Amino acid sequence: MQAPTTTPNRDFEAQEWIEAFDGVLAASGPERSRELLERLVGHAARHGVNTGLALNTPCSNTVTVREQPRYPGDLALERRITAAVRWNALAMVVRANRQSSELGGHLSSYASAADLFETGFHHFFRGGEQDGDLVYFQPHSAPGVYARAFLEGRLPEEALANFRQETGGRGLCSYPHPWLMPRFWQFPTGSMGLGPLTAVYQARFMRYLEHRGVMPASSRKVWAFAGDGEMD
Ligand SMILES: Cc1ncc(C[n+]2csc(CCOP(=O)(O)OP(=O)(O)O)c2C)c(N)n1
Repeated sequence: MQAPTTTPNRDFEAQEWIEAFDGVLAASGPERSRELLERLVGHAARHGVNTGLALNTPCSNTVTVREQPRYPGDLALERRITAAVRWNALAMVVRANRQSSELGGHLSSYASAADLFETGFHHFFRGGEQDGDLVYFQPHSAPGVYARAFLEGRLPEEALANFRQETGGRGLCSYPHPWLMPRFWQFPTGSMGLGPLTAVYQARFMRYLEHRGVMPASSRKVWAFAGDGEMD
């Protein structure tokens, strides 16, 4: 094999690739040619070369294993906490539905998103009265946020016992809503698509205010958890 030269003949190299492509196109047609190009772009992405060509790709991690830093937390402990929160969320919903099966509660949404939420709570979200982060929670996953607040001692057991029965003043509303629970939720997200879009505009407006000196620049962040249905 020839050693790579320090000044490769780039035109020659490009010409070789183009000829190879032409060969496939002539022999196998456009469908196969497109498939090969897509595979090449995907292959490049998996090796850290982001071509920016594909807008829609299968889900693949474009951060190579070598580039990944060590996880800064205690995975075993976090797994136990997540399991407890997931269990309490489930227990709260099941309990409510024993009182009335009409209450519902979307068990699987938080169950499938628990690791994402918990990693956010442990390592990313920053609290603070004036410059805390802003979090838009996927609405059906609200039980998980309640269960976590219970574990932190921020919600009493009585509140969990009245999930979706808040009209008496001692319960928890179905979805994130600051009008119904002003001291708990930051944003209403129950209407699908409202969370993702408002999060984008929230972040944009914060930068707008910062750039005009209306608000001091800060490292505060906007986070949004969006369901696949919402993304559709
Ligand atoms: C604007 C609007 N249209 C319709 C609905 C009714 N609706 C509630 S949840 C839902 C599907 C949500 O899917 P996804 O975001 O994937 O969450 P999942 O329930 O799977 O956790 C729909 C259509 C809604 N909440 N808002």
